[in-house]
Amino acid sequence: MSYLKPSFRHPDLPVNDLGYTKKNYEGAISTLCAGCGHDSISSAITQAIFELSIAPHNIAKMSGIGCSSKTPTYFLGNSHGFNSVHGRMPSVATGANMANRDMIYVGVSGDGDTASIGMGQFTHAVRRNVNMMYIVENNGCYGLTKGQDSATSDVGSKSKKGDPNPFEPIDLASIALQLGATFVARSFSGDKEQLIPLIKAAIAHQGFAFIDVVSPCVTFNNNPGSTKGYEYVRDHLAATGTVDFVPMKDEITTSYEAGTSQEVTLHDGSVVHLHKADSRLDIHSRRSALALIKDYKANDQLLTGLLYMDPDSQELHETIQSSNKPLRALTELDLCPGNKVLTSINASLR
Ligand SMILES: Cc1ncc(C[n+]2csc(CCOP(=O)(O)OP(=O)(O)O)c2C)c(N)n1
Ligand code: SF4
Ligand SMILES: [Mg+2]
Repeated sequence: MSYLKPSFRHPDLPVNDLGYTKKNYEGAISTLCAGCGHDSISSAITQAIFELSIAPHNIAKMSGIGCSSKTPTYFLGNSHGFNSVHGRMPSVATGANMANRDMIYVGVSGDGDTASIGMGQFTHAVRRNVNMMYIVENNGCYGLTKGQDSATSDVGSKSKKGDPNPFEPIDLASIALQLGATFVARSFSGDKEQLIPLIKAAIAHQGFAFIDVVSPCVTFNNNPGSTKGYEYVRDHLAATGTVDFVPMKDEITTSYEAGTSQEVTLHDGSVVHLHKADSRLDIHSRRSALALIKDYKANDQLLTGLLYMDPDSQELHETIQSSNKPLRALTELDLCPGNKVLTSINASLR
């Protein structure tokens, strides 16, 4: 069930380049538990897309099943959306993207939805470099079904039920790097300053942009002994650095100190500035990202920020050389080459 928000607004609310206020990018009132990390991620997505001045009707929100997958109801209420089956969002998003390449795809999933039932689907969306942003709202448990350990729960981590998890976790950022994801980042729902520019960069990126966002479940996995609770995560955070995203239309005025910064220009001309906190990180090297994730983990630290980016990424439509025109816009005339061409094709097959 969702509740309606009042439609009135203060006349002085700031507007973006399209003349829309942030209200135009909000969704229904959230029915998640008060304090759930997922609500902070919804708010970061709303803010990022409002600031990017993307028309809401150009966005398609895709999700699976879980508290995390419910969240698209709570942001971008004027956008398209498809709440699919548990773990099946990647294939539904791939199909939608193939049919209409002109939309911007925002995928939201959970650690259960992606790292267990949807793992097979996830791997193929990464491998194919589907042009979408894919966010996993990672709380280390199945929140919607009352907090069972998920595949991203750390070994020894205790949820509210109290038993330590006996299994090694799946690190989704490392898996995405190994499978060839062309944009990989990690963040924390409680760090909007880091998350908003990462979302903007992920949307501007051409190809599969993966963000693993640790997002505490306050009801089932926020107790002492849990490695996905607010207190633990805040005490064990480390960042690759800070990220600034400068859209193509904005003039770049700031200058950055050499050696500590790296600048990446994306296909559309927008620029990502990474002010590195660890000089060992080479943003264009998968090996460097994988090694650093491991190093920090060995010191009980969670490495967040931008981890890897391929600015020359070739997204799925380019790879398979599909029509530039969205399939849904093709007419009979576009699809039928005419008698003359058909006769020559038939002749070539005789
Ligand atoms: C095919 C199928 N199997 C199992 C379920 C039950 N189920 C619903 S949500 C969920 C797990 C959700 O966990 P996660 O994706 O981490 O989302 P969260 O609620 O933690 O945000 C499960 C197992 C289901 N809905 N469909
Ligand atoms: S059960 Fe957990 S994940 Fe689900 S809404 Fe509540 S706090 Fe969030
Ligand atoms: Mg979960």
